[in-house]
Amino acid sequence: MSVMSDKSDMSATSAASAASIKSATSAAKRLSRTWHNIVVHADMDAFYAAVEQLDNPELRGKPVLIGPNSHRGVVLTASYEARPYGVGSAMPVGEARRRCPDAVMVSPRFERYQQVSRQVMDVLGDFSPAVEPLSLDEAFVEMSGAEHIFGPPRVMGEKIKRAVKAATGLNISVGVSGTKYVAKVASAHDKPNGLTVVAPHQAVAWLAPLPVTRLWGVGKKTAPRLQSLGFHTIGDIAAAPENLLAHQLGSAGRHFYNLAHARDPRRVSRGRTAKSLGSDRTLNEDVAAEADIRRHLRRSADRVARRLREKNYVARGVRVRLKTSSFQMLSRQGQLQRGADTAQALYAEACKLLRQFDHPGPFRLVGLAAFDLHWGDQARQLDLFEDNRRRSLETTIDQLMHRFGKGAVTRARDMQQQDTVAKDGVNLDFLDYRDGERVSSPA
Ligand code: TTP
Ligand code: MG
Repeated sequence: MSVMSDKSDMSATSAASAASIKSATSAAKRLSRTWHNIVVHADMDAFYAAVEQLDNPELRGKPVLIGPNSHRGVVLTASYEARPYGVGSAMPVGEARRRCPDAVMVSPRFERYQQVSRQVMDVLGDFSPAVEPLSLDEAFVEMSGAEHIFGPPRVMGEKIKRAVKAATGLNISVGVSGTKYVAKVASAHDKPNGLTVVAPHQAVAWLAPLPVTRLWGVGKKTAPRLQSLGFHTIGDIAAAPENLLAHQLGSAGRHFYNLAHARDPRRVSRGRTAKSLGSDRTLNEDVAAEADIRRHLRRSADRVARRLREKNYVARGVRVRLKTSSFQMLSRQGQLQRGADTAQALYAEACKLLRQFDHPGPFRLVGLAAFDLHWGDQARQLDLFEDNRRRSLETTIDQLMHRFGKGAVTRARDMQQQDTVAKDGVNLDFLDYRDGERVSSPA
């Protein structure tokens, strides 16, 4: 079976990944036949303990337990050096210390874990508009249709691992498959620092030898029950008649049967999806005339559309923000009929929205953001895509800018407008998240 599972040596694979990116387009075409959906599950290794080892080099390479410094509480997690002693999450501290007397006990620092968690989720957000966190240290990432940006599934996994490592210094284990369920089992399969890719057509065979405890929903109560019925592996469940399972276990029986056949219709929800991509410009001189505001919107639309295309996103929502000279922020937003990634479509919507403001101005900031973001390819497949001719003009400009620099192409009308944007003001191109946090880079 060609299911691959390795603790990747990232440096050794980087040459291979460069080569695979080169042929990404043809690979993407080939892959699309076997990979209808691509779901990544990513989970940090020994998360709290790894953060403590990162921040305190003296703890590296040593067994570390995270938990209260008393015998009464439970261990939150154990470093991988401690795990061979049979200690881990939820074990009473007293028992864990008996089993692993050399372990260093460290009190948890939740704020720090939250901070690292945000970094991790931000990195994942660079790979997809749909990231669904399950806890501080794990998330599903929808990667369907992204092969031609990130390469084939294995290369996607390598890139995610490398990016998380670069941003945080920590290891994340990654599973890649066609469903959430198999991706999640895969990410745990080769911990720590694992990368397990299970092609959808191999998923049933890959699951078969695993114990029934790896079925989603099988806990301490159900596992002995399944075993007493003669079901020890996931393959045993897959081979049983569905009606028999339903008869013996009710609706859970059908659920296990479906999982054992790698059927899981759950889609990655857009829980912590990048909410918007935007561009706000603080102006040198306040503007009030509609024509002046429009010029700034046009420039913001150019920038936002370029960044959407860079990420292969399309937007179904547009928002315009205006800040009055008394610092009041006003905003209007609208839905697009179809997903768009062209400046023309964003600008047209922005002009409609502009007419809905009833404040006469003047304004000191003009901003435009695209939200309700989706993968471009999915929108194109569903024919939700707007004007393709216009799009090819804008992508040609992207290529010119890429080759000759950002100043290479300027709209004639903008030539005299270059210095109307405050150089030292807050000109931000941002990626905004639903929980209010804003990741931005100065323009
Ligand atoms: P997990 O991802 O379950 O565990 P982990 O990251 O420590 O180890 P692994 O390599 O097996 O993924 O949980 C993430 C963090 O959540 C963990 O570091 C501590 C915390 N946690 C608790 O506080 N209580 C618990 O019962 C569990 C399981 C985790
Ligand atoms: Mg973890």
